[in-house]
Amino acid sequence: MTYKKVNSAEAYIAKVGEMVENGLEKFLVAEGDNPTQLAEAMRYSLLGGGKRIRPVLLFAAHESVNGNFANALPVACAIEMIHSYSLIHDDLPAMDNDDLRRGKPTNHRVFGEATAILAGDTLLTTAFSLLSNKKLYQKIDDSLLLEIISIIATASGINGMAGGQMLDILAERSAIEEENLLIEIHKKKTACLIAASLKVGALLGGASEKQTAALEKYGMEIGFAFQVADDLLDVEGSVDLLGKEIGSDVQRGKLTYPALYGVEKSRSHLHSLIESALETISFFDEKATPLRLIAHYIGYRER
Ligand code: GRG
Repeated sequence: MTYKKVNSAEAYIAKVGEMVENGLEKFLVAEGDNPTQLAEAMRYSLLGGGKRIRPVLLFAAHESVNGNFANALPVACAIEMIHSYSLIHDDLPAMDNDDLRRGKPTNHRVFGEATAILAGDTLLTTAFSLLSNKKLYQKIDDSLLLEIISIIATASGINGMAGGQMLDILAERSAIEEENLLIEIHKKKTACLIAASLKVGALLGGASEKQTAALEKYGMEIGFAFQVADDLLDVEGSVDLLGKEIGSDVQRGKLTYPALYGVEKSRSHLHSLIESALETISFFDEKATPLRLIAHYIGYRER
């Protein structure tokens, strides 16, 4: 299979993005807005920004196995809340100390550090309150719901996103340059939550074991690719499209693909990851078209 650029994931992303935006607004309103400052800080980072790629992938996995979308929205919104919390905390002075995110001042720059920490914490806890609220679902089996909650918790915790972030910080501080560590960081920090989005989308759609395993594997591959693309964008992306400064990874001495292998090799690695993700779902029929388009989109993303 030869990897070629295609250009039509954007419409799918926009369609799911709009549903997710409305869902997030609705679920936040239901949680209440007192104390106001905390609610404002949560809304500031959660609404009106971001590609919503994790929810988009959840919906696309669901569609690929003929799911009826009945219960996809609360789960997709919960994952986006976890993602939003991670970005608020990632930007804090104690972590990346960033001033700009999605073209706007970072949460702590607007609301102060204490409120930003609480906004992140509260988005994380709200995600689990949402996930476990049976009133939000149309007829869902308790054991399925518990499995979904467990998958998302594991992907966010010490064996997933938070653990990956810790390894990332440790690698930066000790200037370690080692491929196996880089792979572990990218998998845990970024790919695990992306793969979890696909897996829960599959399970909610009633996927077979074979389909679920393939969708999770596809998720790890494109999740990894997504982070390699992120590394590349930090070297040669457009500040306007990204809405943040570039070059910060190099400045901090972060362990990234371009730092270890240079831009050309990193790009060819990114494309081979996309090819292998496409191969992983090659036995799916045309209902997996959105997943195929999104894989291409990740291979060439500019933001
Ligand atoms: C537990 C205190 C504490 C902090 C956790 C886990 C964590 C902080 C940070 C890790 C999250 C992180 C920054 C991962 C990098 C993944 C990545 C490429 C993020 C950007 O995601 P996009 O491009 O963002 O999907 P948008 O803006 O589109 O939503």
